[in-house]
Amino acid sequence: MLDVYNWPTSNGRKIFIMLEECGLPYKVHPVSIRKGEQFKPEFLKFSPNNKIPALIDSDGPDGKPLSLFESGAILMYLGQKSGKFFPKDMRGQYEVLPWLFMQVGHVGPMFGQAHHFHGNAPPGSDYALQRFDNEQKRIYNVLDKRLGEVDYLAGSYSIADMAVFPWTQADEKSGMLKAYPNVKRWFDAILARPAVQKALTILAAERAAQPEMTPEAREIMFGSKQYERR
Ligand SMILES: N[C@@H](CCC(=O)N[C@@H](CS)C(=O)NCC(=O)O)C(=O)O
Repeated sequence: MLDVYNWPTSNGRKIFIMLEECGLPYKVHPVSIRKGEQFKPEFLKFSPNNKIPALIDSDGPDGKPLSLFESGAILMYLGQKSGKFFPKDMRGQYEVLPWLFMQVGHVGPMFGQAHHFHGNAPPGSDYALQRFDNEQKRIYNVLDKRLGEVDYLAGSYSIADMAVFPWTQADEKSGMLKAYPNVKRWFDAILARPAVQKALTILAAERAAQPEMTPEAREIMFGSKQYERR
């Protein structure tokens, strides 16, 4: 059984998408990051960086339990375990991995900071705002060029697309993707997939039931609670 410790954020939704796409059975354990559940000692045992997503497979590769954190590693694992959306041959794998790593190393951190500075930073953060807006535009230009040449980031639909897609959802909503027609075409194709539609409903009601950003949640996410030594 796959036990998934998760919350429906951009990094969390990737894993729900892959689980729905590859059809492996799984059980969801909600970890509400605005309530601070990512700091519980029992969660930190298998997710030491206090972030979702995390996964425990009771039936690991050697038949023993295996726990994982970091969404890129989890996507690769699920791809290898299911034999889907991550090629079995080495050349195919190395077509997927650069785009997956670009998501983990650039799309997530840069888009995340752009969204943070737009939504949560105090006034006077102009340099940071400009820096992350520019990085986000640069990355969208790279993605748009690539998706003008191929249907999906690694040629065919793979874990690399599943990793990037959730990070573009807020920008699609705000209309930003209009400036990147190839990204928009790719976005619409992924959104139309039944597994993606299903994945986007998981824990969505639980998240919607929580207030957007209370002072307590801000303290947990960006204040002293986040920076305690554990
Ligand atoms: N590099 C990590 C990033 C995970 C991450 O940043 N998760 C966020 C939600 S999107 C989180 O758990 N935040 C809780 C916190 O910062 O305390 C991955 O790809 O899994």
